Amino acid sequence: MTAIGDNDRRLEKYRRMQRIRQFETKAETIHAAGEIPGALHTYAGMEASGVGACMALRDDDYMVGTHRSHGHPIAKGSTLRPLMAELLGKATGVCKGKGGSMHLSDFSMGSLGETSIVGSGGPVAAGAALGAKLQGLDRVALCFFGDGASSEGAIHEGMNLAAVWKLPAIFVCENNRFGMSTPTSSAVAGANVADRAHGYGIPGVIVDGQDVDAVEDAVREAVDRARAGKGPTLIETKTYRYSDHAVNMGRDLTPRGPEHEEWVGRDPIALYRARLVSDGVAEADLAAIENAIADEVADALSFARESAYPTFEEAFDHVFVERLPIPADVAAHANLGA
Ligand SMILES: Cc1ncc(C[n+]2csc(CCOP(=O)(O)OP(=O)(O)O)c2C)c(N)n1
Repeated sequence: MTAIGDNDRRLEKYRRMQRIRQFETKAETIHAAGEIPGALHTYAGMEASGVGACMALRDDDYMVGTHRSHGHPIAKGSTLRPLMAELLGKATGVCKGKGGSMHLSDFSMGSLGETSIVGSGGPVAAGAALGAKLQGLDRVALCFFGDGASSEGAIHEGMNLAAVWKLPAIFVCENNRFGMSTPTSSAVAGANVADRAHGYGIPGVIVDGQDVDAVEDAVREAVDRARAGKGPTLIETKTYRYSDHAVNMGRDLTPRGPEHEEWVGRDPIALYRARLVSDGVAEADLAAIENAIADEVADALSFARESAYPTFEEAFDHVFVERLPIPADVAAHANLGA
């Protein structure tokens, strides 16, 4: 269990969940005003899943996210200025304004990339874990994916290879009950995504995705197992998304059942706040965190607004990979010429 009294760690979890919620609330407002181009997929309601999982990682561990793409890097520790600038398409953005909301990556925090191709993170995470293993690095790779993605072939390729090669990978399925407007129950066979782990001979763990401590504990166990060379784990966080699939689409297409109020009543941030207060954390300390994050978000937005757009000349920079020098012995072996 997470040690009670480990106050800094607990406040950091609260801080990161607040950072996601407040960053996205602001993003949603300016998106509605036309300041952010393209679609915006928010993570509200799911903060405990991302933050709990990433708090079990080191800064130099790898993380692969999804199209719901700001929650994950913020959970991993990314700073807000370059993220907000990216949403506005500015040259100071984390991908120099060419990724936008749905295609963020922040290598400084091990965030390898968010993508709109559902399920595509599975082989990327397996590849990062294989790279770490081959290079003798003590790193793990964590892959977030949704319940919709859980039936994509790429996710199963990733899990299968990771299991066969005992790679240091952790697969976290965030089951938020919907894939676009399709309820999980009508698209995913079986009672739980985690049950599919048995097919690969790896542990399958179900955790309350609204409880940041519980998620951290489950992922920490999987990380320890991965670092010990014992291979991957599949973890399913049972969670809920508040917004429609993407925000400001004109009408909410997500069919809400009677359980909606119950889920909203178990807001992960409010739950954690109450737990901290009942454990003796002063209200004033939590209010100070909330105010500091509001300042951070305002500062990020000013920075983004004041930043320049990439120039026309920069349009093709960083789009195609520069040719890498091939070591002579490798080239000779591959008969490529030096
Ligand atoms: C390979 C692929 N198939 C379909 C889509 C269209 N699509 C975008 S998001 C989405 C639903 C994803 O649901 P889930 O994986 O549960 O993630 P969530 O949006 O619930 O976080 C679909 C079908 C896509 N982008 N890529």
